Amino acid sequence: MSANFEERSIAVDVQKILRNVGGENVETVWDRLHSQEPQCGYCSLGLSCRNCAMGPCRIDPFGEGPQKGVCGANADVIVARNLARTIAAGAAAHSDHGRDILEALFQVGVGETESYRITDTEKLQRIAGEYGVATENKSIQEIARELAWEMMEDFGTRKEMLTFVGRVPSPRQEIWKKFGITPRGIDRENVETLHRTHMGVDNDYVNILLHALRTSLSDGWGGSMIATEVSDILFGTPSPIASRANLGVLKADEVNIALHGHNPMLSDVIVQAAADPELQKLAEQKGAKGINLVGLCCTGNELQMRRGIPMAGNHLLQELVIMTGALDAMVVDYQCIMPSVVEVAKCYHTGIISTFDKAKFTGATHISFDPEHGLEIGKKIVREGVENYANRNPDRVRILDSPTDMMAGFSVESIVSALGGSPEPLVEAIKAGKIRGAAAVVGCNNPKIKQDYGHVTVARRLIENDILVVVTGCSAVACGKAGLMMPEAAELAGSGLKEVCQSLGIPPVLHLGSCVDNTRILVLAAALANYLGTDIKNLPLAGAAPEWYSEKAVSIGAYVVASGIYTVLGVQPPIFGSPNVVNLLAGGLEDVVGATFAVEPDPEKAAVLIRRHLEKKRAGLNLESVNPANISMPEPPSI
Ligand code: SF4
Ligand code: MSK
Repeated sequence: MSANFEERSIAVDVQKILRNVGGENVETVWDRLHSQEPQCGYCSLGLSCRNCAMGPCRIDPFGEGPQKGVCGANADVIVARNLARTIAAGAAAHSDHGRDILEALFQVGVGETESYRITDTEKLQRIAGEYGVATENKSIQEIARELAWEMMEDFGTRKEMLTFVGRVPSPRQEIWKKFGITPRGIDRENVETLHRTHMGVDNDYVNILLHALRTSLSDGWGGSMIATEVSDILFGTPSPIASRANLGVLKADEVNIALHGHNPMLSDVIVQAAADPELQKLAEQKGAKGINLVGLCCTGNELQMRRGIPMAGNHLLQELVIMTGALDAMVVDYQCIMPSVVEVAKCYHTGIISTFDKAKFTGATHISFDPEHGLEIGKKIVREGVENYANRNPDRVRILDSPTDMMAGFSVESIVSALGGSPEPLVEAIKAGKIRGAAAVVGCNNPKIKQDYGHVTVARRLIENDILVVVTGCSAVACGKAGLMMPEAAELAGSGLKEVCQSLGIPPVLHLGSCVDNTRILVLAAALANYLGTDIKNLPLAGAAPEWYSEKAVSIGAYVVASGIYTVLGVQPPIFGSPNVVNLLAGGLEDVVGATFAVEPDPEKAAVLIRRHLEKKRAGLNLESVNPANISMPEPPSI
């Protein structure tokens, strides 16, 4: 891979640090991608199977070699099974995260922990109502206990549908019923996917993929939604908050501790622990001016949107933040944490501290977390970081940037409140054509794509064309660093969107949170559809995942499409070994769930696909619209 750092990322902090450490020979994700190339063609097409010991098998995409596995499975079945398992893994990751948070809510309810409390009592009561938990004459603690107990039922097998399906517009509920994809139990759908994709069970690719959609819905309207809502109940529902982003958030004269992963339970107590006067004093004794917490990936998003904690970076920054030489500890929970951070840390003084017993890292210090003793453990972890400050070599510290200002914390509640308490002003702006529609630009970084280029290009092109953009996960970090998440960025928007943003004092790109918070997008879409008395599929909405890499992103894409929202992927998923599967996902699904996937690696073109789609939806609602054919594709760059 090229050592031209401008080709790896558009982010200036990334380019600078890579250039600066060039002589230290520290291996990064880009180097390892290079060493893997060329990657396996069968796997890239989804045509390899190792589901049983008669295999592994592969199908020859050129039609000359084997067209069936040893069991007789053809390309359609193998590709569909692989995709279904990917979706199940992603859905399981999100949902297990949701369960962990839910268990903390239960512990608060039964008085087993004092590290957490109910922060948003209004939301607790509102959701208790949705779950049929009576709230009258009950203490907050009792309601928490009973709600947690009811929510745990959503993970099981006794329900005909998940409770949050009640939020889904009724036409969509009918579609799901008709095709048998209403999610019933979160664990149930995941287990059933593993069952169906065992050798000799579901041998019909359409049937497999329909159940894969159902599994993804158990994530979107189940596990992830529980994670988001219960996090709001425990830690507070986000509202707009000022923050900053990029590697410049590290401080040369303070203890720097990065919080990485996805689950806010541990990071929340670490924020409390870092404010402890004894630990602050210890930091001073070690020669530091204070304790500086910074975020990475989605744990970072959770902290940023509720507490304004600055964001060091997204997925591809996790190794580079160590290379600043200024990071005293990286505290990891789970998901998206590369095993390589332990190796990179060995080249510097950074301590890697793993915390969840289900996510250990060989070579890291493991401090086992449990919610019952949360704060106590948080203090122990912060102490490790503070003690390590003395091992920092000031000559190797490279803080090369100044942070970019950004605004985070746009929950559905805070958006509706910014609109004056009702979606009406947004709907009116869409009807008047000031806003052509809304798009969610979400997902990861992937070293196969120039870092942040996909996110920032799609977001910029959309806002320029009066499309409101909402972002989550690593996309939010990319857009924040690019300066798109300050109210002043309205100047970059088309005249209609600019007028709306300026009147509300909001940026044209809104930070909706972490990966599990993609459910906020579902809730917003459902609220708009319910307000208009229609289905989500009829609204001028779209999704994009320009740089996705993870199984969770595949589950997100699947539940967004199954909820009726067209979604453009920037990285090719491993399905192209089966034209039938491709045709179903990119075309046939329109007749099933009223939405499809598209794959477009060029973000300039992806933005055009989204604009065309939104205009088509506007026409369908009899709103003033542009003929999609008149929105031209950008010319390929001249060579
Ligand atoms: Fe091969 Fe079939 Fe076994 Fe897959 S399930 S490894 S295709 S024999
Ligand atoms: S952290 S899943 S790389 S968005 Fe949520 Fe980023 Fe993707 Fe992980």
